[in-house]
Amino acid sequence: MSDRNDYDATHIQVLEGLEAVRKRPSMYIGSTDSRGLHHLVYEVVDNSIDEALAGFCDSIDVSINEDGSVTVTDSGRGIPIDPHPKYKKSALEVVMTVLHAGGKFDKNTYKVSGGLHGVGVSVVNALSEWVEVEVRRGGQIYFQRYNRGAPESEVVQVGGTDGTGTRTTFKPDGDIFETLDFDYDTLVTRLRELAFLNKGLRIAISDNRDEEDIHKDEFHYEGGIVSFVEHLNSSRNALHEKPIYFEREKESTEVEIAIQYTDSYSEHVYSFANNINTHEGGTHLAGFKAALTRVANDYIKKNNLSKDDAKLSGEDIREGLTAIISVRLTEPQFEGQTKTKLGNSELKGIVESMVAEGLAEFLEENPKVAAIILQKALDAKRAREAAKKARELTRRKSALEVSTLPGKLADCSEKDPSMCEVYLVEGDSAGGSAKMGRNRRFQAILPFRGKILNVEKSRLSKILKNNEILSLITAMGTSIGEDYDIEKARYHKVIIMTDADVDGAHIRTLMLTFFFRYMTPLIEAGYVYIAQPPLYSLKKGKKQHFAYSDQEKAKILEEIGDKGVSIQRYKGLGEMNPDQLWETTMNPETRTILQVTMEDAVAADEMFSILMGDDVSPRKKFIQDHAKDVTNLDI
Ligand code: 0RA
Repeated sequence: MSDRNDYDATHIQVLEGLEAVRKRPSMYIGSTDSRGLHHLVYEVVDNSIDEALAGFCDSIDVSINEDGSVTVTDSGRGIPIDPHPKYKKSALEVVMTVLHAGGKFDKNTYKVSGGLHGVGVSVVNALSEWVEVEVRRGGQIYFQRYNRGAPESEVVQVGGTDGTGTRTTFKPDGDIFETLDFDYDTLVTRLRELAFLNKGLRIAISDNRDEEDIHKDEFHYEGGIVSFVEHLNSSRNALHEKPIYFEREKESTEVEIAIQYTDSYSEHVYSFANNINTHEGGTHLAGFKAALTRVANDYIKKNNLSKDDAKLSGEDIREGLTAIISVRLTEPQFEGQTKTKLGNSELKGIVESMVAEGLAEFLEENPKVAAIILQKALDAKRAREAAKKARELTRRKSALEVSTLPGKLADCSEKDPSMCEVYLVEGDSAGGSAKMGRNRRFQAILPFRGKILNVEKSRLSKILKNNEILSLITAMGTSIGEDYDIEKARYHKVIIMTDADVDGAHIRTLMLTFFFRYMTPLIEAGYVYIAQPPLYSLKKGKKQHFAYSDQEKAKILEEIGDKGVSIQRYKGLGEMNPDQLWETTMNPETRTILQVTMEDAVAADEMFSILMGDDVSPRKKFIQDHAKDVTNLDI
């Protein structure tokens, strides 16, 4: 066979590979919804981060362009352009067109072998209408453009340069993705997280889609995860000034940990492996927790801090703890339902011994801080024991089932939980309309008044005295915390319905905080939703239209003409009559409800911190920024 035929054969193979990606995109990027769309950016950025981890790149720029494409520019060595021995074409073209080729050159860095990340930039190429890559390397600038994965020409040299680096611009394919609308805040959250996790790396982002409203942010943290912890605690009261930081490297596995206690009653511990948030935990987290509990109990014993013999539980010593555990390893094993649980068994011992040593030393050297932290843990233990008694009480009550359901609950007649939904409605008057407007066969209504208790600021024993919360717990049927049992859920859709104003946003967040802290499996199961009541009613003659956003209002006015239209802005749910409430917000055929996911617990935590913290000004600013924009509450 001649070389030419060889080339053609590999070329066809390559395109067949990319065709497979286009046929089953979800196999490669998880989904073709907004989440999958954002994964394209993360995939491209991951390649630049690898270059940074290898020590050759100190800055990454991401921009969303006017046409909806995204450009990622790094200051690395530039993807090699010389001919690849096997494929007989430029290495750049191989990286862009061969599945899993990216990074498998000379690099022995922390390439991810499982999960969604690390699938290779060729997947981005396959799923883009077009891609342009510009490489700066060896004094030259090289360029290649691709159309739905296929190169439009060879790699060409387009000029000279002093610098090095790679610039990739891609336009996601509208034939593949359900939405092409990048969410700036979502990208910002992830890029900021990446900047925290990779100390010293500068990551900038700009949104240039609306030239009159350009957004820009830049993240650069010399403190790395120490800065991350400080950031998470910015609205909390820290019990010691500087986060405690440990770092260890063992046989090419690196571990970094930063921890700081605050006076909060909840724990905020996040673990990462190769920059991926391990939502489901794993061996690194287990090692960390084990060391923490052991060291605390040893210290209490050695210093006679407690009269009774009962030991602290892990939860006790983690009350008020904010921590980041970040590990890097060459062959991570990702397990669990969402492939976000680290399975490498060697990590438990490494993390456990390093935390045990480091923490014991810290406590010895800082006896005052040690006393405060351990006193808090002992308080937590007493409160836990009291709460257990209170929980047993509520459990006994719920054994009576139906008769103890809260009086305010208007239950549905259907008994199969998978068919049932409950609306948690702000205010008695809206609750009344919802009760009248609902389909009573499968829709239950639980009205609640005003602001429910802020659960970050109270211990469980106090929470369980709150009537609104008690009603909620009994209506759900699942109990809470450690006793939580999703099998007992009485409704598989729990829909939070609050007014579309600042108070409504605040109440919704309080409600979500409660679910997040005490009914986590409910969110994980995808049972929690946010109702989307309309913002406007537009009436022309006999016909009534509803608009759920300002853009939609403008669009409707364009369609029906703005003469003789009476526009009403709904300030509260109470302004709608039962029929309108049904039609716009509750009828499964016509309503939109937003599913609340665990996708980014750190982002949620941050939101909760800002909203719930003592510090009033960031809270106010956050609510003002986000009140209009319900979708930003995307925990
Ligand atoms: C393989 C080898 C070398 C660089 C890269 C990959 C590389 C890939 C990407 C992807 C995005 N940005 C990147 N920057 C670099 C360098 C080999 C050498 O110069 O010796």
